Amino acid sequence: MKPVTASYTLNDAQPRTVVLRRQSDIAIIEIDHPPVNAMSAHVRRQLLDALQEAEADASVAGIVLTGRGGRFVAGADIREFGKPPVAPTLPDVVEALGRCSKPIAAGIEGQALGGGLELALACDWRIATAGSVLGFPEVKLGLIPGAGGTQRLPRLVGVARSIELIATGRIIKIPEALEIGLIDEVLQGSTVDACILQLQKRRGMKRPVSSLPIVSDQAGIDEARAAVLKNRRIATEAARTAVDVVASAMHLGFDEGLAAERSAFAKLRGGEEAAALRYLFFAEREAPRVAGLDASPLPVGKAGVVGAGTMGSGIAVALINAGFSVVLVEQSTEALEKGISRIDEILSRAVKSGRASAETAESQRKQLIPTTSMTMLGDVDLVIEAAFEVLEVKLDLFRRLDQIVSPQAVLATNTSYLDIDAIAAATTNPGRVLGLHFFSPAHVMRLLEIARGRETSDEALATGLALARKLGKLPVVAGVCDGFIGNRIFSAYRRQCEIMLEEGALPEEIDKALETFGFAMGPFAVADLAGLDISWSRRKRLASSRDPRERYVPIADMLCEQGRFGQKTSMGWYRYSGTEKRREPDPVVRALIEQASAARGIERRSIDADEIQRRVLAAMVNEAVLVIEERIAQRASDIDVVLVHGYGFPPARGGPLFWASRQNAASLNQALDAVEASTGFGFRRAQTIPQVLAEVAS
Ligand code: 3H9
Repeated sequence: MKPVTASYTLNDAQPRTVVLRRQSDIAIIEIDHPPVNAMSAHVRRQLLDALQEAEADASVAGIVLTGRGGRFVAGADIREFGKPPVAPTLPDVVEALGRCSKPIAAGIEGQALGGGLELALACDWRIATAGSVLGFPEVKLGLIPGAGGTQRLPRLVGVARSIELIATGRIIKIPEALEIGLIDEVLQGSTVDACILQLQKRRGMKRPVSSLPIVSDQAGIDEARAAVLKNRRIATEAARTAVDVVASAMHLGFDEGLAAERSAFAKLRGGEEAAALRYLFFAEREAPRVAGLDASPLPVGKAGVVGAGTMGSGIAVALINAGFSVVLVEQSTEALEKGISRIDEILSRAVKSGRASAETAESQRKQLIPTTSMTMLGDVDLVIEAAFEVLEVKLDLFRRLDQIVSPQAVLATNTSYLDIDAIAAATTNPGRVLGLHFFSPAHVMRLLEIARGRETSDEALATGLALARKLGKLPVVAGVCDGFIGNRIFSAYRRQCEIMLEEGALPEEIDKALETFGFAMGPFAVADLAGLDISWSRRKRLASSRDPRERYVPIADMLCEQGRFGQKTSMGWYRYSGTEKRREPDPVVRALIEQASAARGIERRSIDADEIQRRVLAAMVNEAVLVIEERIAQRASDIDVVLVHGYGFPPARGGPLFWASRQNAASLNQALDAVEASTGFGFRRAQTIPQVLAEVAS
């Protein structure tokens, strides 16, 4: 097919982001707005102009809409959501496509997301390359589709399926998109040529989605609705709105449905949830950036993992999933075998759930080189140590690694608390040492805290960041302190919770208050899940260095002394019964808590959910600002990213600092006074809270 037979002149002083060209009697509109072809105001204007020009041209028989740079359109421009809308709006453009008298084929390559998929749905044909992905991720931004998606999708794929897709924001791949009828054809070769072929084949034929009948399946709809509503983490305000608006498509006409969508979209767009999620969207993309970092990462092809326990095995899986060869080292054959079976178990679960094919799992398994010999680490490019969380063990290991591993390789420790500088000092080249703090399960959790020691070289840090990218992780760089960013703030949070236990609250009251706030799990339920014994041994190790003037709450120790280590012993802060291991408040725990209060001479009082939430959050905010003041975190938004992605902080609240930036300063101060008074000796109050919160709010 011959290219360009006619060209157009579009009048616009803005940079050209939409290109209109001709190929025989077909007009081709290409969106060219790197990096993701987001539909910013000038793109919308130019797209509308191009469409009008092509429609007005009598020699044009059909139109192809496509994107350049390997992407279709990633959606509306999220940066515009905090500002007043600018015409033409995305709904204006989508409706113009839908009303166009000429047939339009969407040539989808890469992502067709949100408003991008809405553009495609307003076309008559959708043809996509095999690697494309489609979806409505709006709920992840506290929104619903706002340019017809809630009304067109159900007409194409059914109401129940639309509820599931829109309310969860799930992105789908081509086989599923084809199966449910979201796309008409998977193309081989050029997107534009395939679209032209389709338009020529169907000469003049229009097929607007808006005029398709809605197939109603009440039982399916009820089931889809129930599935969304029963999951507290999924059933955000946006998701609940999505369910209602999509379901309304069944009994409203298309135009009425659009009006309902528009008004629901506008309400969500102005709300707190959307503001928080938008903030997080940009915070996550900012997090990997390190000011002044000017070094290229070292190439990593083969990695080593020392320690095949839960963390080591998870890290090894994350690495083989990303295509690395991994030397996995354990001290004994028995421990190594346990690690291998853990890895096999993870890989076979991935196959069973359809996340990986049997062939992929098998070839990944071949990338694993298990051994009990440290000398096998001689030629790896990077080692991640995931041995016991005891400084002496790590010092000894790093001394040996320093001798065995090639001098160019990076040495990382997965410690969550220990001093990276001390560990680095055990080597002859501390510049190549850094912390890579994975979260459990390491092959699932996206967050990766990268701890930069005093001597860590830019090259080692750049290598850690590049590795994170390859693993699909979300890296946040932290300085060295006890617990880095996340565990340090989480300790302050837990400490305030334990203090409130002594004052009069019960574990179930604190957990409930925080789960109502939106935490995935309250702190005591989390502790039971993780196991109380690990932190107990840490506390015992640190006991001699503790200042006796500090307020120390001994209740967790009292539980451990009774063998209550959490879910694994069927009792901890709660007792667990039945096959489902449902948590239940335990009178034995209550008696221990009351005993602890009495020993400190405290007259217990009831503490309501509001006070619990405010004090816990104030404690987190204070510690977070200390972390910034000490330059442990580069920026406030990094802290919010860590707490949301690693500690169950509700994304819809944006993180502790974003939350605090929306609170009344006097009430935050009052809560901080309560935290300070209750903590007593050793409490440090951050000095720059107003400034940090003002920066977050800006
Ligand atoms: C919507 O469409 C609402 C409509 O229904 C109705 C409207 C009325 N806007 O993620 P990356 C930037 S809501 C503005 O690192 P990747 C991003 O900030 C929208 N900017 O790349 C970054 O900038 P920087 C529904 C955007 O390859 C750069 O692009 N759509 C947008 O790893 C690269 O991003 C979505 O929710 C945007 N829409 O991933 C999709 N998207 O370099 C949101 C990205 O300055 N986007 N940027 O930091 C994504 O999920 C991913 O960006 C994507 C690419 C998968 C597309």
